[in-house]
Amino acid sequence: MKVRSFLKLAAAAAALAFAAAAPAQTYKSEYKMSLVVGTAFPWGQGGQIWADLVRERTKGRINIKLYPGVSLVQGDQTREFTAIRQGVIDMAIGSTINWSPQVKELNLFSMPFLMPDYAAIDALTHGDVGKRIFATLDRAGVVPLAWGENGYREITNSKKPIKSPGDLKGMKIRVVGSPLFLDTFTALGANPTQMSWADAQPALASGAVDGQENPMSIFTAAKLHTVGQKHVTMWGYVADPLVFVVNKDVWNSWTPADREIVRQAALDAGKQQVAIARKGLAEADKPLLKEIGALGVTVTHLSPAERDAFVKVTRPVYDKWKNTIGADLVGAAEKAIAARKQ
Ligand code: X2X
Repeated sequence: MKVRSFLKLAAAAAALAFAAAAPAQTYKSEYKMSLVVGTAFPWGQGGQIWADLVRERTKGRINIKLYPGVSLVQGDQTREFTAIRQGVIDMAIGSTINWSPQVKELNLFSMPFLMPDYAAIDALTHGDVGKRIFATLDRAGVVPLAWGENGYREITNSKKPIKSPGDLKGMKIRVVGSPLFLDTFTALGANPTQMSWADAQPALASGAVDGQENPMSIFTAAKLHTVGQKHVTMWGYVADPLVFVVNKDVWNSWTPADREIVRQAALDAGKQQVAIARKGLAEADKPLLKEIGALGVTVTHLSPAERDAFVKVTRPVYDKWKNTIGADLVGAAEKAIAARKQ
């Protein structure tokens, strides 16, 4: 008995001493923000806006440095999520595609032809589905704060205009991230190959692959027309939102007031970033497509019937992945999209 109470006392004293020795809040001199692309892209601009707002509003207490090119994980964007969770990365703005190998619910946004327009994306990210996905990310070990957007991913290639699934037959298409993309492009008759964004550009330049899919803002900022991508088809088959997150230990090391500043800054930056990502595409006359056409790129638009042919061929993939992602979550997304305001 005596020994036990002595031990208890000693433990309490040690805890006290530790609490006294540890400063109330230990802030790092620099917080590392991971991004796939830099400030030439809407995605990277969102990172810059977030970092600037945080620095300003915390009077420099929280100093964020951008690490584009997913350099903290040697360019392997599919390892980014794990690195955030483990603390190799302090914070990030990441694509749902790149984190979907670790968080299967994020595949939702990669379901072929789920989201027909921007209002459909907003219905998910601003609604109950978005909240559910944030709860999932929180359980997966990161602190999600705000949504951003990479954009609608259009198919491009060096060979010919794509108007039907038949045109994709045998084409080597670079895809990223989740096996869902392999399934989709296999169903379309293409020959998909998975590689990082860093490897994609030399592979396009050398002709090792014929095509790829990415938002038009990525196409222009990366100048994909200079690596042979002469044909774009506006099929809007999937769009990848971005998520602003912070590592849990980093989050907990900040005062409640600073956490609130970082959260509000992410929301403000996210809103601005989405507007930047949609610029030139959300307007009725889509001026960005004119700019792309002026680069000598053929921009193909599909009639509703032509688009339906792609929807039909990829439907079995959709049905298969509905169960993998969770029929309940996908069902909620379908309902939210059907009920969206346009
Ligand atoms: O690798 C891609 O295609 C990119 C840049 O869009 C993503 O990180 C998902």
